[in-house]
Amino acid sequence: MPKTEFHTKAGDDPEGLLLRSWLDQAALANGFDGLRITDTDLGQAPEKLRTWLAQGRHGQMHYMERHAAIRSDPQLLQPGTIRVICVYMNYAPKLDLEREWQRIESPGEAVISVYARGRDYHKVLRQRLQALASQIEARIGPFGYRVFTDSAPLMEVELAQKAGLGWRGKHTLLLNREAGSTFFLGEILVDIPLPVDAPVESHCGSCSACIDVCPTAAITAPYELDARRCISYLTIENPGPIPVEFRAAMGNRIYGCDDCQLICPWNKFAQTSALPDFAERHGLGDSTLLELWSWSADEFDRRHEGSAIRRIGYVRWRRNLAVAIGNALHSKRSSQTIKNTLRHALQSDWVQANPLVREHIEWALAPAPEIPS
Ligand code: B12
Ligand code: SF4
Ligand code: SF4
Repeated sequence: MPKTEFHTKAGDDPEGLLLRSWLDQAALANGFDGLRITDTDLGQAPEKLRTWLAQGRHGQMHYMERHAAIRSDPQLLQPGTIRVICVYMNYAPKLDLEREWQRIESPGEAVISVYARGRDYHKVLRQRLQALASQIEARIGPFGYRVFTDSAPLMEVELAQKAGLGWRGKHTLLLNREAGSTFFLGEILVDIPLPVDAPVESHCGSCSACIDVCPTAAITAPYELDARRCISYLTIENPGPIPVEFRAAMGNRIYGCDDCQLICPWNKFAQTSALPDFAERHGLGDSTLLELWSWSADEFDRRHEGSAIRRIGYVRWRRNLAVAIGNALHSKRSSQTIKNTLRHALQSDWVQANPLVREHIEWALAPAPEIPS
């Protein structure tokens, strides 16, 4: 959105507009790509969150359940809060949409979600949000605030949507005309009566590309997502076995999934991140399954130092790779080397001691399941 357009209710309050204009500049100077402000009223959203939880759509993400009440009201998270400063930050190191699709369709390649190829975004955003908050304090004096991103019990997309950072797509993510959806969200909860911004219009129209492309039909209706079916959940959050019904659909996606974003027409406008933090590490946008499979546990820790991927641990990492390698074998476009590598791995002490990984390797080595005609 144009950075000069305010949409505020500041009216003719020159003090408010001056501060607001300074805030926009300060956000940019700290590496954010847009800033908007809203109040703490989440309207109908908490009710929908409760229904979503009651349907069990959060799967094993028990923290979603535990913090449901706090998530529904930012004032419970940080007493005294009356405004939420919402920011977004582009994360794509580079986004060649054609190349991304080509890799998804090449069974031997390992596909890692674009957002996870650089430094852990939690650290990047937190530090920069804190710096922004300190600068505000230096300008206006002491005030009550707390910074958040992602893991905090806040309805971030809902708040950002209300603040006007973009509209909610049918895939449930936030997107805007200037940057598509390849950005993270962050917030500063504050106790100062800043002028609030207005939401922007939705531009999804009759499009349903994200719903149609989803490999596991996780977007069960516009704006509704069943996390238990989402490859992002299955490969990252899910601690147990990947349900057999979703393994073939996972293809070669071994960490997260971007399909519903890659297909979105608005991501033709996705912006490249200017921050070195999000530069691709260790060729993660370009690796084969066998290269990653060859990593030892120590190598996994070393190479993913400071990356969000390290959080899933070596066992889930190998579980995901085993499924992707199985899919490569089933596609019959893979070499005998892949089969031999898996057979060899099955004999190892490490695999024998990790029944979760063993079961996924056995699945991978089994003949391809019949596809009903
Ligand atoms: C849990 C979670 C997940 C879960 C569930 C995702 C989901 N859509 O709910 C999983 C693990 C699947 C996931 C995946 C991803 N995530 Co995530 N995730 C979160 C988290 C922590 C909470 C989201 C949440 O509250 N979900 C619960 C549901 C109920 O909330 P909701 O979608 O807001 O629900 C609203 C609508 O869907 C609708 N709705 C719900 N039910 C119903 C029913 C009816 C009838 C109707 C009409 C409407 C409706 O109304 C609800 C309230 O307004 C947020 C960070 C945060 N603290 O907010 C990041 C966040 C949403 N994730 C993020 C990202 C980047 C991703 C991935 C792209 C990562 C990847 N590449 O793999 C994928 C995208 C998958 C997708 N299409 O959503 C970013 C999104 C940034 C953006 N541009 O919007 C966030 C904001 C993190 C951040 N700080 O940047 N994520
Ligand atoms: S793919 Fe279409 S429906 Fe989905 S978010 Fe993008 S514009 Fe909206
Ligand atoms: S991230 Fe992948 S699996 Fe999840 S909703 Fe989007 S397309 Fe479907």
